[in-house]
Amino acid sequence: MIAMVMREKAVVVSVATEGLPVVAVHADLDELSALLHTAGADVVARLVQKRVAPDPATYLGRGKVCELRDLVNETGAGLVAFDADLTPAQVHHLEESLPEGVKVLDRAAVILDIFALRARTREAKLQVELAQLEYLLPRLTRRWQHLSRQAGGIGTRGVGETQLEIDRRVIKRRITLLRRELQRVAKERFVQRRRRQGFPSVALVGYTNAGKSALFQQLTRESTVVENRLFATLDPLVRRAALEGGLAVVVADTVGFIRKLPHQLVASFRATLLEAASADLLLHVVDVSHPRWQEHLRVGEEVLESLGVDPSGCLLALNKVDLLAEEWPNLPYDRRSVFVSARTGFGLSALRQAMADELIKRDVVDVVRVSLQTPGELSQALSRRDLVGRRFSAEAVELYLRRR
Ligand SMILES: Nc1nc2c(ncn2[C@@H]2O[C@H](COP(=O)(O)OP(=O)(O)OP(=O)(O)O)[C@@H](O)[C@H]2O)c(=O)[nH]1
Ligand SMILES: [Mg+2]
Repeated sequence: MIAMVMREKAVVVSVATEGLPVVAVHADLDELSALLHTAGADVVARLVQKRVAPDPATYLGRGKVCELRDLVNETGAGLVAFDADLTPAQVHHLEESLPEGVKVLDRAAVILDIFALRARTREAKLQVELAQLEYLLPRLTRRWQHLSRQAGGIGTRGVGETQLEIDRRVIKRRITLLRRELQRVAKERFVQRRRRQGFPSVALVGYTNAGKSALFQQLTRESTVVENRLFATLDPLVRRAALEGGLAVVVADTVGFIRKLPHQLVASFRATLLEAASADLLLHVVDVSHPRWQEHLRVGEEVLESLGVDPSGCLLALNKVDLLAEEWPNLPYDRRSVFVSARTGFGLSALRQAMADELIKRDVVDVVRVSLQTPGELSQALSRRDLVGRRFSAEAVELYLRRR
């Protein structure tokens, strides 16, 4: 596992190109700073350049690179993080222009670093390692020696051109191995899932820090890690929950989304995300107290679309309403939604009701009424194997039956 950001002083950098307002750039840098903070770094300064387009060689203009070098010297930063995807050549040129030993990371590298810190299960660790190696391969130069050594378990010999070739080969072999191993793990998971089959499934998806794990905990009343950190959850968790009317479901908590998620990560977490996306119902959790919640909503929908899911079928949980002033926002477009607070419990029973309604509306479960006056019929119904819930009233019982 590679963790490069821990305990470093960092400078964050971005370019405000034409048509991109400086406020938006600063909001992006706020998010990047939060990411770095999550990874254990201390953001000590930020630098924004207004420019028609980024410089192809150094991303920033010449003069600005000098300014950056001075800023790094002044603050004693060991790390410069760019809110962009840098080409391997840009990273190289920038590192050459900065004081010896100062690392240059792009947004993808920062996110990869957090994932490396957060991965807990074997599968998540394999997925993160795969994403890291895919990211590393085109960037393998002398400069990244420290990385390749950790990543590939390569010896400490000096890195000459031939050593680089050897490193590349070792990494490619490892990538093949990881892919194969991940396929095997996915197959195992498929078997486990078949055992759980029978219960309707709900998956919580959404932007990182939206409150998915907090809501999951409320819905399943179990303790999972809830942290005010980005990407607290990497491994999908699945637990039983009861909805309104006693309908039993399985709920899955998942890894969060983020704007510009590195494509290497999307690729290696694809199996996990696809499994979540194949749930009977997706609950898209959005932090409506966040100033950029509409953008988070859109990013979530884009990720779902890239997984082949129609986002209009999601039920929206507009979370953290306890943090809102009296004005509650309107949705930018028509979606079935419920305002909730995972913290105070507000709206949870409405949410459980909406989830049950959706599962019935989508023919995932059928509702059958059996009169209490017909005990024979009732006991037969109650022993059905596809029974996933029941609600008694004075004269009848409503049975929820899982459709096959
Ligand atoms: N005020 C308030 N805070 C909330 C609410 N729901 C969650 N939080 C807080 O928001 C932070 C993030 O919550 P998580 O549940 O870890 O978010 P997540 O969506 O699982 O995040 P990732 O796993 O990183 O994708 C935590 O500090 C929670 O305590 C809420 O309804 N109100
Ligand atoms: Mg979580």
